[in-house]
Amino acid sequence: MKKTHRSALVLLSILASLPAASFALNPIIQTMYTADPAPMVNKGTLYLFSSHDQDVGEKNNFNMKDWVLATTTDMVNWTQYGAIASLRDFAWAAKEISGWDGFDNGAWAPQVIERDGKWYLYAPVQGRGIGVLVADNPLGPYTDPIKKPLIAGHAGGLYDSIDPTVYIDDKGQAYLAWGNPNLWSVKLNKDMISYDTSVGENGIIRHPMTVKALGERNPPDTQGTTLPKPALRGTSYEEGPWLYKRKNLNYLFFAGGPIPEHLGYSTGPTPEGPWTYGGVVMNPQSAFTNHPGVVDFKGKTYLFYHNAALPGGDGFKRSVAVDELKFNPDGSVRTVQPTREGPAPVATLDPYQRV
Ligand code: FUB
Repeated sequence: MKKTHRSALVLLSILASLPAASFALNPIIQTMYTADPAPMVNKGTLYLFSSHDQDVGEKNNFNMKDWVLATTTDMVNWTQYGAIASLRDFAWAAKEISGWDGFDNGAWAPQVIERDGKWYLYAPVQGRGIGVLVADNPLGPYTDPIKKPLIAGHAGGLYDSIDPTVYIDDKGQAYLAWGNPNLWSVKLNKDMISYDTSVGENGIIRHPMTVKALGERNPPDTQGTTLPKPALRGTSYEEGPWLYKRKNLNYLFFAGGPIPEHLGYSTGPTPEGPWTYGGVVMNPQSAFTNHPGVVDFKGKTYLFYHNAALPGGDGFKRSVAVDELKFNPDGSVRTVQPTREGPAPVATLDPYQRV
């Protein structure tokens, strides 16, 4: 036998003796820190929008300037596009507010949705409210159609206008929900850049913050964590709402407290509730925050979340991961155990397509 053939055989037998494939898909993006996953599906592609933790030395602070995008068609191979929008796309974000740096910080959790060929990106602008950007395709460019906050910042509530989630129901009614420590929502108009002001208080509904709706906080809040005006939270709801529907049941996934955050969920007959608390979806992970993003793709349902799994990671240098989400026959959600492997492929890779 020729020497090269013998070496190839030795290599093959070594490979065959290794344990079955142990590829680590999670965290999904391994070349930058990402957080606050906002997955959406459009024409056979899963678009993963997320926020982006800057890899800077400063400790104990969020450093977030822009929002990034990655896509997949098989849940295994991902294409990264980097930043697709930033705080600089909101001209009104420039003014310094409560010690935050305007353009340079505060690009927290976004969500993107497509309607009639336009892509709408909803994002918080720290302390100043929730803005909306629009683009003709997911990569942008995104521009600000209203040149002011869509949802004004709440007086004294630095975190109350954060974490927008957007959802369009079967009848075409769109909803935007958000908030920490309260849960708020509006009915968006068809243009997606204004809302129905005839309901609630000038259009804004505050969801009842009851234990029945949002679960018991354990242990109870004694300090209050909302700055600058401390407010006690009476339920497990903290932030990061995510609206989703399955088999006629509406779900509200959310980040629950106290810190370190877990993920929980409630269900209701409409995207505005009334909500009934369902339980814990994921126990606390390695970052002090977490943020759910739930989506159906090619016959399966996935829970996107974040942790501190990348080297150098911590609560301010987070990474988005994904695992399959499973339901019981009665619609209740099974607790997800995070994996390093991530989900199995749902399609085959086209070797002629660049990823
Ligand atoms: O990423 C900044 C903040 O941390 C988000 O707005 C919250 O949901 C939490 O993940």
